[in-house]
Amino acid sequence: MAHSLLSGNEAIARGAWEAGVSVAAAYPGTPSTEILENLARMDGVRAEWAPNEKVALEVGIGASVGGARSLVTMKHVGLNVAADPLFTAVYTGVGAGLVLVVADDPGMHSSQNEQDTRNYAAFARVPMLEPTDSAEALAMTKAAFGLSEELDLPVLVRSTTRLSHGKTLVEPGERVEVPGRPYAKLLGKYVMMPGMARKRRIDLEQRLSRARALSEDSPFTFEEARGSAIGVVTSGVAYQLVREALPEASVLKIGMTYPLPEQRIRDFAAKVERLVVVEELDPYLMSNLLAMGLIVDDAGLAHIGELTPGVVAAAFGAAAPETRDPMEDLPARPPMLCPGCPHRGVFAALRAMDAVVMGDIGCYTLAALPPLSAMDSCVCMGASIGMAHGLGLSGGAEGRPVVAVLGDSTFAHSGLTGLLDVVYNGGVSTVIVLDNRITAMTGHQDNPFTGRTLQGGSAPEIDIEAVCRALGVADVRTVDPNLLKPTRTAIEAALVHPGPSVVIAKAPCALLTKERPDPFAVDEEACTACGECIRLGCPALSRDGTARAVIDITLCVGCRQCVQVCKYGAIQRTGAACDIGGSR
Ligand SMILES: Cc1ncc(C[n+]2csc(CCOP(=O)(O)OP(=O)(O)O)c2C)c(N)n1
Repeated sequence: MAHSLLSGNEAIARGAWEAGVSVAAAYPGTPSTEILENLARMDGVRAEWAPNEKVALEVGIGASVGGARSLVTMKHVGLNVAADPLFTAVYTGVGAGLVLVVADDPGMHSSQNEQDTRNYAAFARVPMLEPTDSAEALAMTKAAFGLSEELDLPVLVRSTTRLSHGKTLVEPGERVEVPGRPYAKLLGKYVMMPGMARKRRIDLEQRLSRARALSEDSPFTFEEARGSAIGVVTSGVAYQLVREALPEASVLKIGMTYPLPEQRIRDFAAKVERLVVVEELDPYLMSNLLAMGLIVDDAGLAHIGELTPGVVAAAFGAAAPETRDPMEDLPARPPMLCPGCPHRGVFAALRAMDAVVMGDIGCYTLAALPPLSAMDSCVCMGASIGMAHGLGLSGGAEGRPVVAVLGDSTFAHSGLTGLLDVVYNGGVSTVIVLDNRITAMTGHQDNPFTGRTLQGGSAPEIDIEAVCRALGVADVRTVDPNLLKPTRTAIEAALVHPGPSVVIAKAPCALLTKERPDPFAVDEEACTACGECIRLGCPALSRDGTARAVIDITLCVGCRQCVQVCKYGAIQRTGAACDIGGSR
């Protein structure tokens, strides 16, 4: 088949498809999201968004037990959520091949923390493959299903942002149709109560020793001999950096990084005078090599953030390869809520009320920044509700209103249990669900509240109000956050309710709206340059040379929030539809 230029994520999807995967589940998260979006368009696969990563993995485990090759994908923090089933799925083993793809984000391009999933592989004892480019991403994902079946273990494929989003040449192959395996009721294998689990724990060691042997023979591990002066042990994207920065060095590129091919490492070490490790994030390879008793020279590479060819070259005193800073000459673009974002109305109200806002993860996290400055925390998905409850218990807010704010997708992911906690423990928290009808931050994925599935089917549009009432919240109200006064009134009423309360701020994401109403303009005469509209932080609004407000009609979507904050009636519709050459 002809070569194609594919991103790592596209290649992973293709590899899974070629391996005959028939069930796939995921929760979106950058940089992993496009894997399932691509796979969902391929024939013969049932691909689903789960409400969170734990459920996604459980769907994958179930499908594997039922005899279907299954793929589960997530970003690194998703594995914290899915860790519970993973740690026991290695005991049970699989029915048909089960592959888990986890994409790390060194440098935190779009994440709240940095984690090295290689530690999880060793911690949970899951065999792990680390591709270095899209061709390996395809080949390793494809091979991982067979490996999983041979070892009776789930197999983890670890990606990172550069691999997932970078594009390299790939030669796609054909799909193998793998017949489903019949389901077998096997208590000793699938019911992990202590008596059975103890036996499977021992069996796991036997499966892992087989994995060790396979790691020694892995075709994805290779050695490049270029003299004995320096030998670099590396894996994943770091291999590409080594090739660029240290073209003279001998290299051992490890493809299967758990379990490690210890003999191959020892053989390589014996051939070089100076043994070094180049790896991104934690000293995973380094500590393993040291534990093997090898003498490894520490090049002093930082264990924080992304490596670049320049950083690698500098650590070894080599000349930096010629690169161009992609940010050079680009105007700064501070992160901001989009023009017309319905979240803005809620945060304008919360700022005016001087509320303590326990925040969450989504587009709305941007409201923490000036000029809205209306969010006090962002820890992990769903944390807002428990944190608001805890803050309330602490009494630390000293009479200020305390609210939890989270999006619809985040509410489905892990907000429900937090709300249940508040109700159960007699808490009084006010929770604001920003229901913009989509999972916006990761690129508009559907979720249980949107009424659509990943593969374009319709789904029951689960009613958030009804869910909250069913969880025991008596005070639930829905408001359009583009209407500023009613929004503030609703939040104030919820705050004085003696029990837990929920405000659902419901209006579609501005990027979902296809119509483009006439934009608004500022009447120069009426504008007093008070700056009230500017404080909404809308990118369509700025000040002119006289500090009066101006509206960029190519950005304005006519949400009318600025009209409502202007005390002087200076913002009006232009009456002239703006032609920007197409719909938004
Ligand atoms: C455990 C975990 N999984 C996935 C992500 C990636 N992620 C960040 S925000 C978000 C969802 C945001 O959707 P929503 O809550 O509806 O808010 P919106 O962006 O639409 O405002 C996701 C999936 C993450 N940060 N953590």
